[in-house]
Amino acid sequence: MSESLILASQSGSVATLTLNRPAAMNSFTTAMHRELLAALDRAAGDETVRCVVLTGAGRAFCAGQDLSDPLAAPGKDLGSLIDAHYRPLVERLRSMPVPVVAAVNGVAAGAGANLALCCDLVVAARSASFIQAFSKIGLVPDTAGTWLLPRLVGHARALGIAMLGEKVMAAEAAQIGMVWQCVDDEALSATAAALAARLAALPVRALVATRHAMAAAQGMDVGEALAEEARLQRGFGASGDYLEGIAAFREKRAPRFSER
Ligand code: T3D
Repeated sequence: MSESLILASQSGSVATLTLNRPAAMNSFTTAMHRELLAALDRAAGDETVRCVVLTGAGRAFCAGQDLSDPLAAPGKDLGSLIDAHYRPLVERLRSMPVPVVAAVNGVAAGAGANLALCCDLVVAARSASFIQAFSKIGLVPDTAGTWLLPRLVGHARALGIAMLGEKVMAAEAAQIGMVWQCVDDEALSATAAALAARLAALPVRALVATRHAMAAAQGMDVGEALAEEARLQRGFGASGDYLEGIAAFREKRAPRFSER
């Protein structure tokens, strides 16, 4: 039997999904797309999961599209490939009902780089790097790179990084705000696990609404953003998590958030 292309495990309320094609730097085939989407769907539907960690097996996080896949051959309809696989993947990640942490263990190139950046918090090993490899093969950034990169690092840097396709090392990525944190290689999995456990203990429904509100506010003026904040806060003010948060504050104890 062939080995799973996505390894799934759970520790407490944290599910870890590992891209598992190390010989091809965890690059995406149609089969790996299908398995990853199914694994994300399962985590999304599992009430015991309160945070997901995404990482890679071996020395890479993900090298983007498998360039030896006949579907990606020159002359093929790459737009269809994007519509069929990369778009649903980005939409799935950005609509997860729980926070998603990328633990970037090695090179993240092309769609692999933007896959990481689609996650809510990105922790990268010091030896890891991010490469917008598209320009090197005559393509434009995909997997939401055109939307994400300028928002993360500003227009000038985003254009430079995308046009030149140069390697951005993890420490620089953290310094310019592309990712949350850069840690020593040997500390990556423990740091990502601790961060995920911390997120899982927070009111995840409010965290997910924060993800959506911040993204939506990019297309709003300040008045619209204020109105959206009021709308959201009206809903959360009546939530069980808020009740618990206030009770815990008054009783000087740690809150036990449970909504999802
Ligand atoms: O379908 C479409 O094209 C539309 C969708 C596009 C989305 C995209 O992601 S486009 C961008 C695709 N990705 C790339 O262009 C990255 C290609 N890879 C590289 O630039 C380098 O491999 C890396 C910078 C990622 C790593 O370099 P290095 O020197 O550490 O490793 P290596 O020797 O180049 O690669 C190791 C093996 O992985 C090697 O296989 P081998 O020779 O040992 O059998 C290499 O061919 C394989 N590999 C790496 N990336 C890919 C790959 N195999 C297939 N597809 C890859 N993307």
